[in-house]
Amino acid sequence: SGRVKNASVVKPIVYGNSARFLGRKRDEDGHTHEWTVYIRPAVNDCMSAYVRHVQFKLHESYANPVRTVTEPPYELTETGWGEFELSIRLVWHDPAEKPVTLFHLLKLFDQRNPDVTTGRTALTVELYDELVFNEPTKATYDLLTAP
Ligand code: SLL
Repeated sequence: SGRVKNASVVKPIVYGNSARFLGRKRDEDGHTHEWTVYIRPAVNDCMSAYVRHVQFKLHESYANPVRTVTEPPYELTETGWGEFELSIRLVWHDPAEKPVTLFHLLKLFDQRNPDVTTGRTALTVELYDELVFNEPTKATYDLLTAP
């Protein structure tokens, strides 16, 4: 379908991770933390209207590092021992709309916070951002603006 000239649709989002110390280093795999990486709408919005799937690409030390989530909540929970940069690739329903990739530094540690270090509380690192669709395809425009 064609593009909607002079249209710009903005979708506020929040993405990041939470993490929690397991309380010990696991003997089997040396993992110390459970974490969840996520992307969600910052305000009430149904992302599945225009999102086909979200791909979380993890550090290559993980088996099958590309994880695809096809429905909300767009999140992934894993365990591990280290911090690394991961990517979050958003693929839209309309293949004519170019996928968007976000980067996030997975955070597990905060040595200034004793409650986080002992596992008493979880750590959260998230960022507010906006997806901007400039001159979206007609198909995407309709999905973005559907009530
Ligand atoms: C580095 N920051 O730059 C480190 C990489 C990777 C962490 C950290 C995987 C665990 C598993 C895991 O926690 N990787 O697959 O067993 O070298």
